[in-house]
Amino acid sequence: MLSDTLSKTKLTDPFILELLQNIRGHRSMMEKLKCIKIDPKLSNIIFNEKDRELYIENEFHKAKGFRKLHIEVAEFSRNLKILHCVFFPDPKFDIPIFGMDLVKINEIVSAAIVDLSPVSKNQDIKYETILAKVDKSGFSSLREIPSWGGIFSKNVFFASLKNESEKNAFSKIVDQYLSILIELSRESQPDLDKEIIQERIDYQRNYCVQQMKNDKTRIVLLKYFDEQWVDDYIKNVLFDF
Ligand code: BLA
Repeated sequence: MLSDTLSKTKLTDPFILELLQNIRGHRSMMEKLKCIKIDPKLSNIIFNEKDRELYIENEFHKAKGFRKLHIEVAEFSRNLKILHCVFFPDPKFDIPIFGMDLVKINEIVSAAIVDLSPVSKNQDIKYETILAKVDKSGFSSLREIPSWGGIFSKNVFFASLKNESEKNAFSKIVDQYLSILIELSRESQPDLDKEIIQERIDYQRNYCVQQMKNDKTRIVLLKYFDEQWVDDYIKNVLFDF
């Protein structure tokens, strides 16, 4: 019964599934990849009540250079579908934060965002030139980053996706950003300098604080859960500093 529900929901959206497989493929290339065990109440959340149907699946891993690799697939009342992914680096390593969010309302991808966000003042200079070379042309509806989004790099990509060609182009950007991330993580060795590590911890904390200012996430979750649950979920599962 449960596995029926899982496969049915996950397979309903080919575009989300394609992105998911791509992200999982890159994740599988990481060194020392391990599952992080979490409370099963949080890994799969399923409501089948009428007008309150909900499906959330969370995956948590860690790897060399990464303290938490989180992928979430969610479907709310059959019409709102989300693919949320944040790869938080281990602060000992000079690796940016990979973040992406895809929001599909009915058949429209209203928000598709991907970034490698800096974890120190000077870090973006190193990989910004590589990100700048990734082809981001061919989109008809680029979107403006909201005011809390100062955490993102200069090469954050944010758009609504209007057709198949834009969906394919977005998949390619995600694929290239992930390839760059894996390459950076391969080259990276742990630092010992306490100040550098502290700066990276502060940047990750600020990343989480700013993401929590996105009230769109909270508003959706509040339709299904009480305030305490939503606060805990956002603070502990999504943005955990
Ligand atoms: C926007 N996020 C949204 C929207 C919804 C969600 C409904 C509005 C869609 C739109 O503006 O078109 C909802 N996102 C969710 C929910 C979850 C989620 C419920 O991940 C999880 C349970 N958000 C992130 C990450 C990034 C991000 C990692 O979680 C970026 C790396 C960005 N989401 C993001 C941005 C917007 C958004 C920038 C647009 C906000 C705005 O324009 O005000």
